[in-house]
Amino acid sequence: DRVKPQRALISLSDKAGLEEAARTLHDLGVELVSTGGTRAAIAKLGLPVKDVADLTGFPEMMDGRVKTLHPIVHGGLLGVRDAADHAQAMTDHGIGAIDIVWIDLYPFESTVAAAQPGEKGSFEAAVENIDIGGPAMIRSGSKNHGYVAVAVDGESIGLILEALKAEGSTDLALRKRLAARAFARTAAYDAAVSGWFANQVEDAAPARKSIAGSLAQTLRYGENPHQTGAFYRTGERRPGVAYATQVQGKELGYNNIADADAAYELVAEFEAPAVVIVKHANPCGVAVGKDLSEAYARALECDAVSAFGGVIAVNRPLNGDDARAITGIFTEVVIAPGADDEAKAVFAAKKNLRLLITDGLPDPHGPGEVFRSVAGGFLVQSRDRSLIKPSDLKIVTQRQPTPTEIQDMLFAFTVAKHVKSNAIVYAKDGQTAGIGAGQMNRRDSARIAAIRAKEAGEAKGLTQSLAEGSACASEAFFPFADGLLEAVAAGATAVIQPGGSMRDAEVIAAADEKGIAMAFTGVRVFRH
Ligand code: 93A
Repeated sequence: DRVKPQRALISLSDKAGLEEAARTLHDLGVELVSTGGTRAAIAKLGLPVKDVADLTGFPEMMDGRVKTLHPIVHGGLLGVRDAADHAQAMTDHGIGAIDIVWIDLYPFESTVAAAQPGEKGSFEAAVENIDIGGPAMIRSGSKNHGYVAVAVDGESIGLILEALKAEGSTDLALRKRLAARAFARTAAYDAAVSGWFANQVEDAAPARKSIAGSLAQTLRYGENPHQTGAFYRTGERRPGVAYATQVQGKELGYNNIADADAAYELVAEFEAPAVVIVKHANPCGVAVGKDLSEAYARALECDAVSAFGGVIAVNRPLNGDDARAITGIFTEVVIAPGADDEAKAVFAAKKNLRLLITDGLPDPHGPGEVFRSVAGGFLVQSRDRSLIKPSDLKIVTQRQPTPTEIQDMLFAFTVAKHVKSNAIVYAKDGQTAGIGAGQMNRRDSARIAAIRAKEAGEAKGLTQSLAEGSACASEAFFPFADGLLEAVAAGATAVIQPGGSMRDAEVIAAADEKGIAMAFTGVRVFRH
């Protein structure tokens, strides 16, 4: 099963490592064949090299779109040398066997990663960087691994050269390993193309038949130390944790990434300077303020206990004052669209704090998908891009909400959209007063949020709960009046919820009896 190679086809976008490999192959008596740019680079080394065009009798054409897509090339890669009819076809048509193929594909992934969202010409540049001939050769050679050794990266060509230097030939086991790696490369490449392309059209999720990502980072462990973990990027570059730059701090962990994502997606919903503190994937404090320092202080007030060791997201570049405020307690991760030098210097004193800087903010209403694994598969859905405006609200109670209550309602409902169901959020003056997350029954969520708000009031030295005079948001309808009554007891004077329960009339009657103003959104924002 050993193959002593006679001829190698090399076609590289990134020419790194070319000199050493080309010299070694030449010294071992292997004939070199290449495409335009690679051929020129090899010729420059003073090594003999054939142009693919000389082999095929066709020039490279159509801006290089057609260079190697020819039976002379693919016959040389696919022909089964030991099959008499294949060998005959090769002789009849003047097809010479190609025993090694080394390809570095057009840089599609880095092209789309470098493009700014909506940048002029970026779509065309991405399309032009979809390599067709390269993957075709990789697949042809890999299918015919019985005879062909395929390299798709420096490590693969290194293994081939090692084998040739040691034995003068490659064995089947190596060629199989190389083929597996090569098919993984074309699969990841195609996944990057399909992921990106799906995001160029509306309703992306149904357009995708298969989803995969490219490995961004192997993590030290998963959700727990006894689990493994890795971080993948899918599709197009978008501002967020997957394309953030880590400025400082310990290596990011699985939970850090999940929490930073949850925090950043929420904070991007607000226009005013805003801070979100997340703990275990749920916000424990959210506030807007005249600046980030004020917003942070107000977010912290909601639940300073849970905020310890949390993840903080902001929707403005940080300055020195903001950084000093934030570093007052231990924080795992800070994610921001920027930080000035003074802020960076303040954070630098906290060695363990991971600072992530992104290129802009997530677009809360932009397209995209979210995934979730189930045993043996995964679920895909489009992002929750819902946006509730004052004009969307249907006031169902006798009492009309005041303009301030409407603002508080919308703020609370926006936060509730990012809290695990069942979610109840009390908010007042652009500050969460209490958050109840992840309970199996809505009334418990309302109670927990009320306890948080009461303790937050005490911590602030108030005689009353922070939820006094607040708006209460429920991310799904109240099935019974009991949850609403719980909210009223906590101090809420206004309620926002989707509506649509069989018992809406009962819930509205209870609100009217208590003098509460209630609005229906008509939109449910579950988060599981
Ligand atoms: O445009 S292509 O899809 N058409 C082809 O026939 C083809 N053959 C090789 N791109 C093609 N390639 C790619 O050209 C290789 O995958 C490699 O990335 C690149 C090397 O071109 P050059 O040697 O001219 O720099």
